[in-house]
Amino acid sequence: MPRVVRVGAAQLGPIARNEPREAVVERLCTLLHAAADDGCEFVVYPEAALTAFFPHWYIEDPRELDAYFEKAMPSGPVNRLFREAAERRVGFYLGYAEAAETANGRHHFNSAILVGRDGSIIGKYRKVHLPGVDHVRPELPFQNLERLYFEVGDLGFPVFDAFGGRIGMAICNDRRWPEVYRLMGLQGVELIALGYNTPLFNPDADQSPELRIFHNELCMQAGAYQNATWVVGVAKAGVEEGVHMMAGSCIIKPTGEIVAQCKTSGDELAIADCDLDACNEGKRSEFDLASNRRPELYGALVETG
Ligand code: ING
Repeated sequence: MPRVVRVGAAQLGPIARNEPREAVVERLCTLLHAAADDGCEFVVYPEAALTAFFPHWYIEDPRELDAYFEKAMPSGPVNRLFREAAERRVGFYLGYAEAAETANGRHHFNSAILVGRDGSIIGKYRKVHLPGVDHVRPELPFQNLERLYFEVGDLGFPVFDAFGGRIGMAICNDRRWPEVYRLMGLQGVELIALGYNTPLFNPDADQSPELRIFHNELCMQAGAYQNATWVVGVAKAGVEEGVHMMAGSCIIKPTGEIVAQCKTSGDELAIADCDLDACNEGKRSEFDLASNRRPELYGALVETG
């Protein structure tokens, strides 16, 4: 029985900083309905899919900052997304800002959840690789204050049994680090869902938009190929509160080839049938990690520098 999952990469255009959750959920549901009508079983939304990417500016008022965080998942208007997805038997990945109450107080993470076709939350991931800085850089046209607003994720890089296979998650900057894919590859991951909010302009390097887009695809294609896994990378794109963010949401097969890609910078679906058994060829040959890696030597290589 082939293990084919029809996946929808549900790219979002900009979300305004004052856009009500209800209006955003309406957009998410519109994409969900279109995906369901086209037979999708799994929809991948971007990082920070419920709000504007608020780390792009400094927020002095703690109440204003707090309003960007979800205190529970789901809650309020987001319940509609869970309900309508479950009614259509569609699971999803959703990126959002998480306020987590723990025994030692409240913690803030850049998080994502994996939701099954019955509407239950299968697992959660909290972004580990936080780019940017924890202070304002007034000379820049926009900020990246993720290190001020979020803590480093504390859930590791789990891989979950879902949709008939092994499903992992990452968020944005995580996709640039080979370890992220490999840590999930070592757990047998067959599809990695990841959302991103990525400016076309890098304030810390002289990179053209074309080079930024090349890097975006390069890191995800390499991660897919080198771990024989599907990768679904989904953007929040367009000019959001003055920041021009790249689009290019895509579905990448275990050979590293892009099989579906969004063409616009707005709300758009790209759909592909992801045959999870297509991972087997790579996992049983050039990327048979158990047979072909030499971890017993890697430490020595690092020590000798
Ligand atoms: N965004 C960016 C990313 O890694 C970034 C951060 C900006 C990196 C500019 C390099 C240059 O795609 C997030 N949200 O991680």
